[in-house]
Amino acid sequence: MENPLVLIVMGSDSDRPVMEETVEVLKDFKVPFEMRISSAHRSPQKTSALVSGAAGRGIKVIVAAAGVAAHLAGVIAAETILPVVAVPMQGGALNGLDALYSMVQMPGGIPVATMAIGKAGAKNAGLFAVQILALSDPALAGRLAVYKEGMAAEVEQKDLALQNSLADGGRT
Ligand code: RP5
Repeated sequence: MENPLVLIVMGSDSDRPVMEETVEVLKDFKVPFEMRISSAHRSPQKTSALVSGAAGRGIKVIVAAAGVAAHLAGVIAAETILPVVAVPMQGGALNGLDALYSMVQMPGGIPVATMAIGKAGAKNAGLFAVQILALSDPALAGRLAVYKEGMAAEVEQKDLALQNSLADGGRT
């Protein structure tokens, strides 16, 4: 098996259904990854060990997913110079706003690239990781360009269908 380039760390197994969006993107782009559960609060030593060894074994980007008082991404960013992409989980009393603020409001000096709350953020974390890797991988950059063209083509098809429907009396 190829060495993982992306390390996905989740605070809990309850984050996994959402983080499958990241996995799907990485699989589509054929990027080898590793997925682990480790918590900033419940298993701080494990988190520290996992992250401090990451660069040495070839990891290039770390994606961190956590909910509620979500310190995982910040704690990870404190331990490494690898880029850290954060995904705030939806849920809890504040429905993800707590995790979003915990991740996005990092003090100067410890950057964390925070995505949207929930599934859209998880998907974009995968794409963002691919974009970072594509800076030094022309084949991956080519796959990203094709992906973008595919999205544009989909919008064209939808617009064409809309125009046809309007010309036909506006029925859907
Ligand atoms: C966070 O607490 C986890 O990332 C998860 O989103 C949330 C709840 O965890 P569980 O109580 O479901 O394990 O640390």
